[in-house]
Amino acid sequence: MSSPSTSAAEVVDVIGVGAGFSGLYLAHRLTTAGWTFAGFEAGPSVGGTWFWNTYPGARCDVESIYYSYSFDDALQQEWTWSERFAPQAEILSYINHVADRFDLRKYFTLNTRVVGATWNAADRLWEVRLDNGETRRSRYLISGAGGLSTPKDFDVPGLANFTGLQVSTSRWNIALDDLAGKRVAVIGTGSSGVQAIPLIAEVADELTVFQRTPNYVMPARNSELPPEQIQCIKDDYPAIREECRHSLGGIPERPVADKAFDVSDEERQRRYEEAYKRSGFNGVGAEFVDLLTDAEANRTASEFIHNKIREIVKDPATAELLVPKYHPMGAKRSCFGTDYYETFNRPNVSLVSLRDEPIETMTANAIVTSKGTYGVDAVVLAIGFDAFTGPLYGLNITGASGKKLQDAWHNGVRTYLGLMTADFPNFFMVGGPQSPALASNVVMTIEQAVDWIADLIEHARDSGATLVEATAEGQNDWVDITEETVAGTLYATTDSWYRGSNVEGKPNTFLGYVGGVGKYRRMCTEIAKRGYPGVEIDGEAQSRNLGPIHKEIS
Ligand code: NA7
Repeated sequence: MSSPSTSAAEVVDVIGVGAGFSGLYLAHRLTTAGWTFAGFEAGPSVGGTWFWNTYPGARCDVESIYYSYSFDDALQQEWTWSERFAPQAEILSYINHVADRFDLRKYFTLNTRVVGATWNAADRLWEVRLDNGETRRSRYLISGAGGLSTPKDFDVPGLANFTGLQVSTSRWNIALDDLAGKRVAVIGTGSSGVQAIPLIAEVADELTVFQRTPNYVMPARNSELPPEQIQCIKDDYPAIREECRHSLGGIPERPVADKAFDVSDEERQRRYEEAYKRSGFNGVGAEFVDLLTDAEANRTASEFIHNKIREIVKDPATAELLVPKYHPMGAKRSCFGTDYYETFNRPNVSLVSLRDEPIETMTANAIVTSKGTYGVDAVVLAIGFDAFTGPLYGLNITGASGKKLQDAWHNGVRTYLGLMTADFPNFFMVGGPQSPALASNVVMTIEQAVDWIADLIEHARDSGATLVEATAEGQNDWVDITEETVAGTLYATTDSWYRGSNVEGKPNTFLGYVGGVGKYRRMCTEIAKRGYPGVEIDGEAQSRNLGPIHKEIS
């Protein structure tokens, strides 16, 4: 029986957390393979991140034709994206369409949050506690709780004093028009702030942007997708998807082999101009192979964008504040905006640099910095997420030795392939930390993770095994591999949510694997082929040898 409304006494094969891209594909893939599945979703609908992030301008920064499921050709043939970068509402309709098309809603209980899970070693089961007070039991527990789904604490000094309208981009619950005629403050200039700011500026009486770290904002160059282009893509979809699966970031790559200083200054400038017109993740940041590994090479691309900002923003002092001078381009996630810098030319928009004047407190109707008091009627928080670990720690999982996940990872995240973690048997993470999820087309990464997990538990089932766990050695290997991989890049030099540095007290571990989704996939496939080194199945482990496998795989 596969309905989630099964009784507490019944043991379901798999409990899945979340009904976003991960949870839905888990439900589809596992039930197709004959597993019983019960999914729990805290929200009132499917959609996950795309259900909650409804702020004005919210859209994906990966192109819609790639940011979608590839597991079913009929699905990709029948769905038609309207824009190059899909807006939130269209992605949410797509997710709803998938839920209906594959009849997946029946596997999920909505409005129900998983608040705890404890490993029962005697019965080899997870006992999963729900916020309605009930407990459910399952052989396997798989998190599809997302990477950017737990908003960061609202750590703005004095926020509790503010009595005006307060809203966060990650839990947007007002109409844009509610900001009309108001003095609005936006705090935060990551992707969410960058997308929302131009639209808020259009309705607000005054908009003051409180910026801590200026970011690189490329013009998104969003547009409607012409029918001929859609047809071309649909005709070629299987090949395009295959290319994505073996790419660096889960989108087709431009074949670039040369380094920034292999070409003359003029040629480099010309290439950056072309790339700037193209935009997207194959834009300026991907124009030369060494832009994320060589600081001097990166400087050429960074300065190109700096100069664009100075050209666009008319007030030189504002332009200088917007110039991202604290980190190399791409070392923290670049943003794609529409009229972002142009917005600062509007007479009703001003910029406050929190590096020069930090917020000291807030009053009932003002933000007080070290240099002045800014009267505001509404505050929009666009301050980001407790990425990757936040959603997992919220599950309050207790492993075999009685330790909670947050204690096991007290000094930093430790996973095997970003999919499993030692001492937490039969527990898996889809799109977890130390997987390629952080810096890739996450839908592609999710599909690969779900398929690999499904194959592993089917392999265990075929041999009559009921216990699957990452070994400490396999996990140590994977942590070393992720750290060595990132150490050769500029990601290692920059504070960002990629490293957990946006959350006070969070240990500094890089939360992704940046060796490429293609290499990662080939490595995972090879691991499966070799009988799962790094995994103990019913107490039996293959010798590990992950390091050599990683080196062997190109
Ligand atoms: P981000 O990218 O984490 O951006 C958050 C922004 O908020 C960033 O500019 C932060 O500055 C700023 N911030 C965070 N906390 C504060 C406080 N306390 N005071 C002032 N400013 C603050 O989150 P987003 O939601 O925009 O985007 C997340 C991802 O979603 C994005 O990367 C895409 O993958 C989609 P900081 O840079 O930390 O100095």
